[in-house]
Amino acid sequence: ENTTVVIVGSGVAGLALGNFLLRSGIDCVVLERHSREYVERRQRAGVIDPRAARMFREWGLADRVLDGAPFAPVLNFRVDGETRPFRYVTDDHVDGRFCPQQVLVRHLIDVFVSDGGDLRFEAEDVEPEDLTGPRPRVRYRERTGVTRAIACDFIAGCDGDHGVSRASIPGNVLTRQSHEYGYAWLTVLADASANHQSMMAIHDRGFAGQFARGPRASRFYLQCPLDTAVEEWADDRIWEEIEARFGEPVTAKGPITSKTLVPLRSVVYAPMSYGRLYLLGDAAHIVPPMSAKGMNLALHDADVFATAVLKQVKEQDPGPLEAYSATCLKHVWNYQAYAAWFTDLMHDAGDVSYHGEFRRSLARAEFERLYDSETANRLFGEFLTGLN
Ligand code: RFL
Repeated sequence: ENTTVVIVGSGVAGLALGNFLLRSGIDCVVLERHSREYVERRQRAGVIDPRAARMFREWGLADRVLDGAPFAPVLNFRVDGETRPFRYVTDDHVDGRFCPQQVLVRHLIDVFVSDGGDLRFEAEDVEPEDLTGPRPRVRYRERTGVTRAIACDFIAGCDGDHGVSRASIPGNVLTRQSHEYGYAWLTVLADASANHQSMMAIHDRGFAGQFARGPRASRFYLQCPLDTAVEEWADDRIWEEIEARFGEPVTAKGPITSKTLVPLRSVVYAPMSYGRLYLLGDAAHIVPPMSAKGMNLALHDADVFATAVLKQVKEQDPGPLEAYSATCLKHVWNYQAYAAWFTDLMHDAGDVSYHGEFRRSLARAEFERLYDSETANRLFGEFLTGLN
């Protein structure tokens, strides 16, 4: 078999890329390890920032894939139990969405498949080969046991942090830079409607957050030590802790449907390409979830890569592909800097047991500056909208 681009992984990066290429008349095949049902049910992020929304508009997909409540330019903080709404100034038309990631994924799959895209689920033992040759291949096994190989011009590694793409690059090629924040989040999904799009608590017991995930569900986050275990968090203890940190009762408590622990970390691999393999999204970088930028960075990579492939294929201009890694890394580091700043601020301003009183006072000063300085407000707004 032959195609132009083999895309490994049908998360947001792989599916956005597949749709951009399909609309541009460039052949591609998407290989996904899991079943369609599994991929469409995987709950994760919930914020499509205005930059990403604009990108879908530019590719002519906004009407078919964007869903969810429009972004209100307000963040609701609760500081020591007191509500502190924060409205950010923005010159741009803000049309981001609070949209559960699996809803976006579902739409992207529907559009790709109904437009004739080639998306193969349950592809096992995917193996990229001959990455530095002129015509690499991707080998995989169908569920039926049949082994197939697809030759291509480019491989897009969109298979996340634990995928096979990055792992297929020889050991000494990539550098890995990372930072551990020293705490985890207990992330809880509950059938509990939220009366705010977002609520973020700064409290001496630690950070807590609530974000709407559709009209009837919420994602809750609780800062906790790295060595805690999910089994230590009975439902009652979770509600008690959320209410203590918010300093008010949670009005619509419903059944808790999932609990996971996520250690907060930042990771960047460089360069984001090797031979004819290009890495996109979580395969190349992880941002702490406090920033709500993981999905948006993945979408940015897909935009840059699709544009670069188009230049190569339609105009024989290799420039944008050669610059792919540098272009994306510049953007990624800008948002890693933002993510680290916001993560430190929200956690250091609360529980002093991690970084002490001095850091707490600094974080509180930075927090107040967001309200007192229009300049600080604007910069924060630029990052929140993704238009920085
Ligand atoms: P994905 O979404 O992980 O998709 C990778 C796909 O590749 C498949 N795969 C393979 N396929 C074939 N062969 C293999 N060997 C394969 N190995 C893996 C997988 O099955 C999957 O379908 O990566 P992608 O596309 O790069 O997208 C990244 C985002 O999913 C991620 O950054 C966000 O979920 C991060 N994130 C958030 N991002 C935001 O922008 N806003 C948020 O509010 C936000 N909240 C979050 C988050 C991540 C969280 N978790 C998972 C820690 C909240 C949480 C709790």
